[in-house]
Amino acid sequence: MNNLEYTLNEAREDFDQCKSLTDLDQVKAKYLGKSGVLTEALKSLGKLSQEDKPKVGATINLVKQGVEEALEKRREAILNASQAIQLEEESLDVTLPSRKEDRGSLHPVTQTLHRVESLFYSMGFSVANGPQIESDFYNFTALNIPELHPARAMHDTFYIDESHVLRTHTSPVQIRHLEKNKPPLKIISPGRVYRVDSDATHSPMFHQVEGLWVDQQVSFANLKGIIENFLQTFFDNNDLKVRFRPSYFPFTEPSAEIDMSWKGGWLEIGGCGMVHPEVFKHVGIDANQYQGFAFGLGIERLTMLRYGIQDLRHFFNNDLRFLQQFI
Ligand code: 2NM
Repeated sequence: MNNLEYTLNEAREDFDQCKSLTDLDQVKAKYLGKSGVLTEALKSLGKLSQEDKPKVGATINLVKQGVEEALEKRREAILNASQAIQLEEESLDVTLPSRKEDRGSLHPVTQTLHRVESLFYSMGFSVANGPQIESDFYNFTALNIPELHPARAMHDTFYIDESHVLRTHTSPVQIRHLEKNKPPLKIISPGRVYRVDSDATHSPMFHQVEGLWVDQQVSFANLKGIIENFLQTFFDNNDLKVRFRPSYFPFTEPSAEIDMSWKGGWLEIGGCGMVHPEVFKHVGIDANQYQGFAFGLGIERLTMLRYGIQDLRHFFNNDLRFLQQFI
């Protein structure tokens, strides 16, 4: 009987020593396990007299209950302590400044395309798109570019097969639009174009925007007004001057190069002209009833001038140090 009371105190002390649930399980086995102190005590009840049995049995049960309570109490304490430690370890300071986020941004060429589209849209033009692989007809023939014209030669044009090319300009988009729609027409066709050319100032793939306005009373004066307005707005400079220098394109007559004032001199920025009657003939438009002007501008060129970029190759290297300047 005395031993049993000691047992309860001893168990309490043992439990209090436990630092983990594993420790606790070991001590639990010592008292309540298969051959634990209390289990053995219960087993030996049989050896006692009929008189002693109930008293000792009741005491063993009381001690067992006490041991179980002590065990549960300690288990709870251990769990609470480990939870407190976990909370401490996982605590975070929500007032700390956050890490800088690397956000994506639009490529400068894309930004220029958007700006160009938006400016022409405000002047009443809509945007037309078309395929980058073109047939010989749309890329050359319909544009009055003769069979032996140098632009058709292998060194200028990427050929897919005998009759298909990577478009060398976006004019074929306009031919397709002229075929499918009746004037008045007022469109721009921005996009990728391809030419066999690669050095510091030429890339085999680059971007162009071409414009086209066809109606019954469209003149070269309208062309000059649209181009001047566009360039002044694009470069945020109302003092910018524009000059039209006579030139030659198979698809326009008359034709002109577009120069703009730049750092005290003149800089060629594009080409333009009145749509050639032969082009109208190919798309079934009566050249006696309709006239139109067309122009072409280089997107990379516009971007380099606007941002002061010296080397065309920056656009295609995908160097983040370059690209991140245009966020
Ligand atoms: C240029 C220069 C001059 C042009 C002509 C046409 C079409 F399809 F209407 F005939 N589209 N674009 C054109 C005219 C393009 O780029 C330098």
